[in-house]
Amino acid sequence: MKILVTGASGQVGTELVTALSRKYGNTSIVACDIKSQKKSSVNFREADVRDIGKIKSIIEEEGISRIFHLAALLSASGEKNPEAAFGVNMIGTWNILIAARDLKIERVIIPSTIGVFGPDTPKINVPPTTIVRPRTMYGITKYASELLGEYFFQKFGLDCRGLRYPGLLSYLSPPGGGTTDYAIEMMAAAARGEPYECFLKENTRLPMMYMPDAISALIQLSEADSGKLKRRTDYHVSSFSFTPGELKNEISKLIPDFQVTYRPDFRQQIADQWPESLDSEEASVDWGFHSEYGFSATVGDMLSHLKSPIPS
Ligand code: AKB
Repeated sequence: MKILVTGASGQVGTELVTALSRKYGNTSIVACDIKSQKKSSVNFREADVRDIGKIKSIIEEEGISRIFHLAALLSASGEKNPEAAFGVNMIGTWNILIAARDLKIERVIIPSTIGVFGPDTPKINVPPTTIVRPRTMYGITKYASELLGEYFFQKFGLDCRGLRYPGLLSYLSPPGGGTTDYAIEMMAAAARGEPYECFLKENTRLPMMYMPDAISALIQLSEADSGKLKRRTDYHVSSFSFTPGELKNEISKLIPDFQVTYRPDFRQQIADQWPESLDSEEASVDWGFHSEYGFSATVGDMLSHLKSPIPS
C-alpha cells in the first residue's frame, strides 16, 4: 500500500504523516502540500489540490493506492477569503475524488468538521443525522464534500470514509485559521508565562479532542471493515467540551498566576453556530472509536510539552 496525504504540512497532516510512517514505514507515505517542506522524513511532493493534472501525475508516478485528503482552509480563514476556501475545499475535494475514481484508488479518507453545523443545529450531544445548514464557506464546502464522498461511493463504488472532528488540541504543529485555535493559543501563552486575550467569550462551549486521539481515530476508521460502516463520511468523534473560562481555570491549577481577558471578534459568530457537544456513539459501535485523553489529562500534557518544546 502507498499512501498520499494532502495538506501534509497542516496541523493534522504533520502528525498523521508521522503516525502513518511509524505504522507502515517511511517509504509507504507520500506527503503533499502547497507549501514546500524542506525537512520531511518522507517523500514530499509540492502540489496544489486545485491542479488535477498535478494530482493525477503524483498518484501515477508514486503508485498511490490510498489517499488521506486533508488540504483545507479552516473556518476563520474561509470567512476572510471565501473564494480561496471554495477553491481549496470544494474544487480540491472534487479533484481528489475524480482522480481517485479514474485512477482506481482503493480508499479515500476525508476528515470533516463541526464546521458543517449552523445556527439551526441542536446544541447538546448532537448525532450525525441532524439539522446541518452551515452558514460559513468552510461549513458549506465541508458539508458538500461529505455528500460528494457519499455520492462517489454510491455511484462509482469508490470507498470514501470520513468523520467530523471537533476542535483539535496539539502542541507539535500550530493550527492556522480556525475558530477553536483559541484553546491552543491560550495554553501556549500560559506556557510562555504570558497573559492571553481570548477572541471568544468566556462561556462559549465547544467540543474538543486531543490530537493523539484524533489521529488514532482517523487511522482506525481508515482500516475499518467496510461492511461494518453504516455511515460513510460523517461519523462523529469527540472527547470532551469546555469553555474558555473553564480552560483558564484548568490551566490556573498548574500556573496559578495565569491571566486571561476576553475580547470577542468575528470568530464569536462562527462559534455560536456550532454545537456544544457531539454524540460519538455510532463511531464507537461501528469501528471501535474511543478516546484515551480526558480534559485535565490533555491540558496537563499540552502544558508540559509547550513548556519544554522539542528542539527543531
Ligand atoms: C476550526 O475552528 O475552523 C477548525 C474546526 C472546528 O474544524 N478547528
